[in-house]
Amino acid sequence: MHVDEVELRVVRLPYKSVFKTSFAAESEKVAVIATVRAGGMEGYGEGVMDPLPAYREESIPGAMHLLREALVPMLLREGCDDPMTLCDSWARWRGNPMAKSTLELAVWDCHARRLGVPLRTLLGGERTEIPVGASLGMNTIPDTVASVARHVEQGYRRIKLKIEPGWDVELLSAVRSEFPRIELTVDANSAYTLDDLDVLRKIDQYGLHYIEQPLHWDDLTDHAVLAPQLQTPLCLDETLTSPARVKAALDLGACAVVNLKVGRVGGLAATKRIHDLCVARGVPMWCGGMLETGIGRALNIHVATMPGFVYPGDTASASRTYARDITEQSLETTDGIMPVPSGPGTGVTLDRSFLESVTESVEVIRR
Ligand code: OSB
Ligand code: MG
Repeated sequence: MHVDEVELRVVRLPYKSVFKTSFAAESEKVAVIATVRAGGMEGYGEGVMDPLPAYREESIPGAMHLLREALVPMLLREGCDDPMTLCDSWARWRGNPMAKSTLELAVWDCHARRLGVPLRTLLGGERTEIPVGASLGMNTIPDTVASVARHVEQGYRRIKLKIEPGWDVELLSAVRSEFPRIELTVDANSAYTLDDLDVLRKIDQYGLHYIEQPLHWDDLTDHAVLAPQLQTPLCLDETLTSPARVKAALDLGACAVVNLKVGRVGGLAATKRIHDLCVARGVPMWCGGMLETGIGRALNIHVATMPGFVYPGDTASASRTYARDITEQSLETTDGIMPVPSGPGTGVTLDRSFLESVTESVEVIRR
């Protein structure tokens, strides 16, 4: 495939309400949308970098620099016959999986649209709908309990609560007393250390499905020390940035459950490798989310159809997050089930006029 041009667009979309975690309180999404155009077809990729390095160390300005100066020029020069090889061809530039994923996803989407097949077909995903859970930001205890009730009523298959030191045991005790049997998890986004073992042992008492990223955002060894001291399985998110990191985490016993975020691991080739490793080792996976717009959300839904994604993921209804999205299709669950958008590629098309109205900058790089 010869690529004619690549568009890099930065969009800014308000959230319906502030999303509060242990690391940030965000009121809007700022996203890089890459569009790859080839022979009259186009494909889209959404990056999960933040303006500043709040979640991991990549940022939008750093990613834009790498895209403009290295990744896009190389793609325009060399084209791409097999998107599975793109990531390896970029190995000379170290790390930066989120930046690489932004462009790789646009190439995969364009490739699938040219072939006229849904993206999931290229990934080996046979399901046409997936069960999903919901991730609830931090709020007061009564508001959180009410929000859990609403989501359980809507049929969400798993509820995830954001926690941090001082915002954990009391919250869990309130939610568990109302909902003793729901599939419940917590996500600390790296807020604890091994010095917090006493409170982590209390959190261990609430019958949680897993505890997500309790310790440092790049750590493997402390998680491996913590894991055998708790009954609840550990799940890693932030730490898992590549197939090699996932293998190391499993070899060390740092986690027993894998949250896969396509952007964080460097794209779909990396996703496929991690998926196959987890399936071979019998490690349950689920598809994480970063409050993506319809482009990234649709991609996540396709990914979650792969057979190794056995737990409900974070790919909930778009309308929980956005009053209006940049895609024409509404990505909504019924009874906790999300249908996979049909049609070639990710199956979504752009609401062009709304997209323009939320665009902060746009640049086109040509051959
Ligand atoms: O840790 O999973 C996380 C959102 C932004 C950054 C990190 C995380 C999250 C979520 C929300 O938990 C998941 C979603 O609904 O997309
Ligand atoms: Mg997480």
